[in-house]
Amino acid sequence: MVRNTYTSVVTIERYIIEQERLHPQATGALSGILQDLALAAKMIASKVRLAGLADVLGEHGSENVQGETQQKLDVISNDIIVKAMDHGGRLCAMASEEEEGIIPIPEKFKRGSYVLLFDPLDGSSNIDVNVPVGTIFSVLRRQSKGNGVGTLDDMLQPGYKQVAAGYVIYGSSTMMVYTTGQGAHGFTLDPSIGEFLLSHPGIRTPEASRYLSVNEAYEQHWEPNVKALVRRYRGMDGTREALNVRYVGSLVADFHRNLLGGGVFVYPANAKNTSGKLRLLYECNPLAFICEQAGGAASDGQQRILDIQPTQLHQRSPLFIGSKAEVTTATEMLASS
Ligand code: P6P
Repeated sequence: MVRNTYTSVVTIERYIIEQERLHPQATGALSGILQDLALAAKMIASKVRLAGLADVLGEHGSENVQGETQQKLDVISNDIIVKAMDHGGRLCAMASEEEEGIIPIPEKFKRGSYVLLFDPLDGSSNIDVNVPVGTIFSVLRRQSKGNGVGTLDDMLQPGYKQVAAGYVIYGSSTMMVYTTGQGAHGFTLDPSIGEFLLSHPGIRTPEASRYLSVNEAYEQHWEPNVKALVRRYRGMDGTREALNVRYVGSLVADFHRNLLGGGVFVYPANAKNTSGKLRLLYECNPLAFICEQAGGAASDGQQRILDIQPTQLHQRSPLFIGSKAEVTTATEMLASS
């Protein structure tokens, strides 16, 4: 008998609702945010898939707040997310890597009690060479009173206050991985039906590490204890086996491979990036939440990423994230700094 393969699969919409039902007091707002993000992810995926054909390649010419020349898909992805999220009545404000200030919810739309922070297309400089890129998002509950536009303080909350976080990787397949604090779950897009289907329930990152992701071009700019840490990871100080170095230069791709295969991603501070390069609020925090939910850990070298009290919207942080044992090695070796 030929089974209909679609009778036994779980769509992301169904899974989100089933998770919501675990919380009787849930209003459904968070579920709505996640479902709208899944739609935005499908729209971005369709653009990324056609990047080479739709003359979307190349630089948009404008610069973003980071002073980085924007690839056209950065701008398009940013707009897709803003337009998909601004009218659902669940958010009171958004913030994006691509925009300097808070993105208010227009007066004509109802405002809700959450804020969304995101990097719409991280690693976009890799698009022209067909390397996987990603979207990263973080959801917080508003702290400000009333139902006006969300404030900067609503955004500047430590990562342990996230109510949801996730990422989308536009790779050999498009996957969305998210957590609401009940584990980390992965969904793979079936383009033939345009649905994210549950493919990785309850992700657990392997205790035994296989991979080390680090850009060793910065070695000359690292502190001595960072150099010693990377030498240890590479089995060069006689204390352990060497990890396989895998570095794509696209955060979501490197993080996702290590999450599933076991490993550690490190982007230390260096003389050129004295606070590291990666953004705390919409890169480090969401990936740290996911990683911890999968049994891993994330640190800035001195403290747990999720405990950092932010002071600026686009602030950067050093990042050591992945299998718990490897992150512990990092914090132990860097504590001496
Ligand atoms: P580097 C891409 O520009 C990005 O923000 C991340 O996706 C990636 O992990 C990192 O920068 C790579 O930085 O300095 O190694 O090129």
